Amino acid sequence: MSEEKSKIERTFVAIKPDGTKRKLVNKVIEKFENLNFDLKGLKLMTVTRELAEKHYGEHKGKPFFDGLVDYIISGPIVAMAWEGNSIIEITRKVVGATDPVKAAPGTIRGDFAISIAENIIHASDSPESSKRELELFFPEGLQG
Ligand code: 3AN
Repeated sequence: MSEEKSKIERTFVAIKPDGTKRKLVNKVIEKFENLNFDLKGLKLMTVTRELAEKHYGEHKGKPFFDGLVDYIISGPIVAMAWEGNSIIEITRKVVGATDPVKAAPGTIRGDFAISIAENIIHASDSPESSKRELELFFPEGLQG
């Protein structure tokens, strides 16, 4: 019989400029609250070019890098820190595949995104990136 282990983690989630522009902030937050995750940080902010280039550092050199940076700084984002059991993996499922064609119905991207470049939401993909991204976007620290 397998025993469920508790794995409390934190993850970084950002509602990107297309998400705020399309008034989808409530829909995203609702998903996380429905899962009973705990909100540890939240702010509306405009990302600087310097921060965007650091955040997307792993994509530097790729053909879509410049467009990606230009896009994330093009309007306000909602930066959030959430905490919960296995939250990193669960969040990636809730967010859905990068390509909206492949994102399953019921996921945030499956329900709302229509382009790879503008796909509503970012979520950390590993404990390492979560730590790095939370430090980048919340240098002041988090609640609790
Ligand atoms: P995810 O956001 O699903 O973790 P990543 O980390 O592979 O996806 O890519 C980061 C972001 O870069 C994506 N959210 C998307 O906005 C953009 N992106 C990824 N692949 C492409 C692509 N082929 N063309 C344009 N933009 C892309």
